Amino acid sequence: MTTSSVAEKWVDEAAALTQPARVIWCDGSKGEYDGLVETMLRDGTLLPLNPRTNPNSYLHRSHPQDVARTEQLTFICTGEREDAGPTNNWMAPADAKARAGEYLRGGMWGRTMYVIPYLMGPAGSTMSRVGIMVTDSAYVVASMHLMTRVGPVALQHMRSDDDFVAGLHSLGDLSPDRRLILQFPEERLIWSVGSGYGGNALLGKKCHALRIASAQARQEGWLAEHMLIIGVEDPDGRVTYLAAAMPSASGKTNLAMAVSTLPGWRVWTVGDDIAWMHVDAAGQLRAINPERGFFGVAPNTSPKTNPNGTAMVRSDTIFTNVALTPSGEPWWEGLTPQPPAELQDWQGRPWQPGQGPAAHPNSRFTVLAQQCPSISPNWEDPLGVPISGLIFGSRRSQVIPLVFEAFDWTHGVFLGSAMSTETTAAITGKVGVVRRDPMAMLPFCGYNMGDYFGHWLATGARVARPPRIFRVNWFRRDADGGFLWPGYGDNVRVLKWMVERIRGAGRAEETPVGYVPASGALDLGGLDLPAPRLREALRCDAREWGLALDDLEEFYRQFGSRLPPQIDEKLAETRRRFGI
Ligand code: OXD
Ligand code: MN
Repeated sequence: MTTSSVAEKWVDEAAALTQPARVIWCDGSKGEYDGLVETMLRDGTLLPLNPRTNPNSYLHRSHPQDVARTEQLTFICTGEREDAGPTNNWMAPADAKARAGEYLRGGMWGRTMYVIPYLMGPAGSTMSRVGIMVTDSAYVVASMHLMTRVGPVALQHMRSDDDFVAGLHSLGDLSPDRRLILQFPEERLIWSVGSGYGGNALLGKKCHALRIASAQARQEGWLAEHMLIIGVEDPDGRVTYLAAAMPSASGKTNLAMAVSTLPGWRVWTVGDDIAWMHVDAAGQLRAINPERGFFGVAPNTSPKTNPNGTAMVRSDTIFTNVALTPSGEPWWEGLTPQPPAELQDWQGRPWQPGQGPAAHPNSRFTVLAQQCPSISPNWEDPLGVPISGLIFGSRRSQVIPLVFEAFDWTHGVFLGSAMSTETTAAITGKVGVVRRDPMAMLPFCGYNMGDYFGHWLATGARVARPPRIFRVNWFRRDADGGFLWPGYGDNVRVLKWMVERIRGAGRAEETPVGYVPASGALDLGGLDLPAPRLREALRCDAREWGLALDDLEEFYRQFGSRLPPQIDEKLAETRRRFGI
């Protein structure tokens, strides 16, 4: 494997700091993966699952205090605090390195340091980017094999000797008191210590493909977004590609793999979490999925909610923090209506119903994308797929209608910037609290969010035919707390309306916040949804929106002059339309 002198020098420096017993450069081969699995089975990092029901699949139990992304320990380290902006934790680069350096110094003593060259994006794509990470966790290496393209293919895509994002990861002692997830966008550098959990430790994902890449994308004129990518095929075989931003654990993977309840319609999966989007020479927005696999939330994944997701994890999957049946099968809440008898919970303790969840609410599966039955034939197209529509979705019990369409690109950027959501188990902290989450990027934007909104506006100006922008909320509830909309495969009904809108058909009614489907415009064939329930799901209430806009205005205020004036104008315009 040829490596650049810059990469070798950086790896030497990482080794000098962390003092590993040995350094191994990973080649991404099957033999390497199998060897890692063998080592982990021997030392108990992985437990084998039933080879008959779940071939080549394993269970990993993470440290009980290391089960979700820890946003409070995640920092953007820029020279100027203002460049990280008010929504990010900030540390000066030198201070960050001094603090984390204490935990890292000699931290790999006696351990193996694996060097992982990885490619984010399909081979042969000019949109793909390279990372080189070091880690002392075999679980991280095996997971990176599934989530990225590891080995010589990565190094072949470097455009110059220093064209890579460097990532230093060490488990440290797994204590949250000595855990830091540090991004240095100005150096294209990541330091992560004290966690072996997914988003904190698989550096290609959130740290690189979103936090560092978003800052790089701004400089280079593209977008790195927390978005799934799908192709929606109509009964005539025409495919329309959409990308959708949704907060963690809010149905993104389910939507990416949805099985349509509408005859003749189908959804093709291109990606379930991250989209890198470029404007091509013809002014068309095109997207690639930088990842190679899925790191999905297990609970509530079932043959009903996500048949493709359930099928794809039947073999060759690493599960983390799920429960275990006596016959060695993985189990999580929602997989079957009743839990099997004699389960072990996610920490390996005997479990009885009524003791709280058996699987951790943020338990996960890690699996290659190619195992998904709905994977798009174009998912690795080096040119990406052409994007005709963008969706911003969040989890809100109240206020936000099921679906509405922005008046134009600027209004759509405003709607994305105005997003808030109820928190989930994907992050440490309280579940179900409403918080601002613009474009589902709150924890992932590597620079000042005000500048980020500006970058979105500028990108729109470069697109010849800007994609339509939609806002969705599958989670609105009635007065008794029940969901107004059935969701899952029935969400394709909403996607169908979007496709029709994109094609210039699809009837809509104007409201102060955008266009909602006109009466009869949503295809409800075969669905027993009383008209008053649909009206309630689409309702747009001036009093509720007034309060929401007050809150939004306060959120915007903290950006000062970094907030583009067009965003403020759209807020004022919304008030005028409501007459409030
Ligand atoms: C994820 C997340 O793991 O958003 O995708 O937390
Ligand atoms: Mn995510």
